[in-house]
Amino acid sequence: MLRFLTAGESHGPELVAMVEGVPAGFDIDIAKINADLARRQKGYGRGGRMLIEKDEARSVSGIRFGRTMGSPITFIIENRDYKNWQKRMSADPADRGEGTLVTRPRPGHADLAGVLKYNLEDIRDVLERASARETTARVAIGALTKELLAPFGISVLGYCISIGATEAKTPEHLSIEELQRITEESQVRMADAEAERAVIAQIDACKKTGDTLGGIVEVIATGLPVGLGSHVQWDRKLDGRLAHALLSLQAVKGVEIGWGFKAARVRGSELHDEIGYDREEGRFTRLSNNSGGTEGGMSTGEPLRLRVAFKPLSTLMRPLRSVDIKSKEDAPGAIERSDVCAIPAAAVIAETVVAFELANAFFEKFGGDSMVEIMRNYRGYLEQVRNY
Ligand code: EPS
Repeated sequence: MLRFLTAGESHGPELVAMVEGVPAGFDIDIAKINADLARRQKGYGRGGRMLIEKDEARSVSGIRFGRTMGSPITFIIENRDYKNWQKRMSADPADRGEGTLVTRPRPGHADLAGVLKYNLEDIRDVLERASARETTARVAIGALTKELLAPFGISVLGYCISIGATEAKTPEHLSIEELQRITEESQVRMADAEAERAVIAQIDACKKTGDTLGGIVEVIATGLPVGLGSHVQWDRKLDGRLAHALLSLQAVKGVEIGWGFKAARVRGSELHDEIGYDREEGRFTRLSNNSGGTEGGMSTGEPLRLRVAFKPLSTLMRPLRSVDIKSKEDAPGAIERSDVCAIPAAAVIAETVVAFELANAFFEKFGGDSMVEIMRNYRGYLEQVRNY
């Protein structure tokens, strides 16, 4: 079983990610992890922070000579902005009083529930950890798991299908590699140049009015074998685990797999993916993939296709009405530096989070302590399915 924890505040010295349960013998290229961290920093609509940071994972445990050892893997990512926050984020009680208290909760952020729950007087004690900066650590771990899935031919990709009111017309029947190439070149991680222009105009307009934009991200994964996850127990269902992981991301308000909410509005005969059998190949086939690649909490062997809805960021440069937590007087929500739109980054975050859940389900199924052992189990299973 893979498990991980992240730690670190947005303006603290470092972010930390520790993942346990990674088998031995996998080649890991840290440059690929750093490439995903760089992808997370990109996208039209980001604010000033991304100009300060250059997120790089430094491995301090679990990887030796570019290979996993089976021991916990730890990444440290430096917050370059910390140098501007040293006194305000100090662990030393002598520095108390440095900087002013944040006392005006932003509607939509963790601010108000956080100070009430933890009995804090400074909203900064909440927002520093609630910040989506935390996803840097999750992307480092997820990018690592993409490298664990690669030897088995599994690829995962996230991209944007709508931002604000603009929907992209993503060309159908593109391979995951083609989609990757096209969306990587887009400033908004979309495979539709016309929609991209409209989104950029919308972001510019929101910037002028002090507003923010949400959007929907699609994640696809190819190369999955049938049978990851299980129908036998609620907490082993692959779709449930994916939804849990994705809904735990900052600003996520919805997840749908395959047709998702649309499936509730059509008849069963229109929805379900009919089954065929290819005698030459000796395998079962599907005539469609409306399920999005899961049935009964298990992967079907078809591409996984899911969508994640992110609400607009809650820090508004023209803030909404709020109340000062000290004076209890009406006051606009606090203004913190933020982004107008972070959906292109959210696509990378969702991609890597899905990769983690798939790797976890994969190792659960083909469990073993080394790459060689897992590969043997995996090949044996493919053989068994082929000869079914
Ligand atoms: C983010 C870093 C943050 C924000 C953003 C995401 O940095 P800063 O607060 O210094 O500008 O840009 O976080 C939020 C939108 C939020 O509400 O906390 C990042 O690294 O992704």
